[in-house]
Amino acid sequence: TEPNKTPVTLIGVPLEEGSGRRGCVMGPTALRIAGVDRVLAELGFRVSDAGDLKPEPVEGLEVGLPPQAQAKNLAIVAGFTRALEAATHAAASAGQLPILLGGDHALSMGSVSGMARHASERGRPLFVLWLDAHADFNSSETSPSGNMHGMPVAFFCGEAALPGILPDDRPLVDPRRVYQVGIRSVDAREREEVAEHGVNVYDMRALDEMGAAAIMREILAAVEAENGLLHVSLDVDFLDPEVAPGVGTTVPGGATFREAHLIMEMLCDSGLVSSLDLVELNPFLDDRGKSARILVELTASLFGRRIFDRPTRSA
Ligand code: EXY
Ligand code: MN
Ligand code: MN
Ligand code: MN
Repeated sequence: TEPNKTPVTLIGVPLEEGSGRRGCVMGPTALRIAGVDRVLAELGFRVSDAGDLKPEPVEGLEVGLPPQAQAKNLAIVAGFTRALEAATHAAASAGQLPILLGGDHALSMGSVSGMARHASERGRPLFVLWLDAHADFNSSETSPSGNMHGMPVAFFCGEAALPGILPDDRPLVDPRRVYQVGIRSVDAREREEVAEHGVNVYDMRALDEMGAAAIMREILAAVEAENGLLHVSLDVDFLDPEVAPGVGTTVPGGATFREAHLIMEMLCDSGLVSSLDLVELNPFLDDRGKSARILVELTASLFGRRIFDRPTRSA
């Protein structure tokens, strides 16, 4: 292992109750079988595996929800969110880089909130790169499904109408520091919320027109300009379903294998990434481990695997 590299902590999150179907609970195991710890160790990182997170017991939150609001499996998601917020914050505070092995995308309510607390203690702003087919900006009042994996961005920005899960005075993420790439499925009221709150959206058309490199240069420049920390949240459905079929919410026309790798390679070169979610992998729907393997390959690119070293170019 190389002493100048931030040690990595893997945290398994066997959560599927945010997703409205079974299967994501097997995600952490599939990522471990695909070798996520091994590729990081081969790249010179000290890797520790904290095992699978146990949710805290929670009851009685439903009573605080606004009338007509719905949030399915609220108590289970809340228990994971509290445990995740604490575990992610603790790992980052101890000088480690947390990687959350999901688990459905509701887990980002906890991981991003933990990183937001860590960043605020350091006096630095937290930026979020959201790689997803979906904006995940529904609230308990706007959600058409009630599935909480469609709400995490609204939650960590303080807009999900889910009181009592975490303290009201917790550090939030400014939606203008959230950058979404790959978006191609947004609900009607969610669309209004995303626009109203100033979330930065690079939808699939932007990815087609600008290319991944131009998009990443803009995002990384914004993070650098404010000396921010950058949390990366990678949803399997960011990728085209032909590249990664192992997810419950496939949407045609997603990112290609090379677009995804280029994003990871540029993130690596930036040195700005503080934390990572790997989410929505559903091994029950996968094709012989294909999607688990590609998540591990993308993780390797994010942590320094490269085809050749680049010459240092001046801008
Ligand atoms: N927008 C839809 C909903 O809220 O039900 C679908 C959300 C899918 C969320 C996946 C994880 O990105
Ligand atoms: Mn998502
Ligand atoms: Mn998604
Ligand atoms: Mn609003």
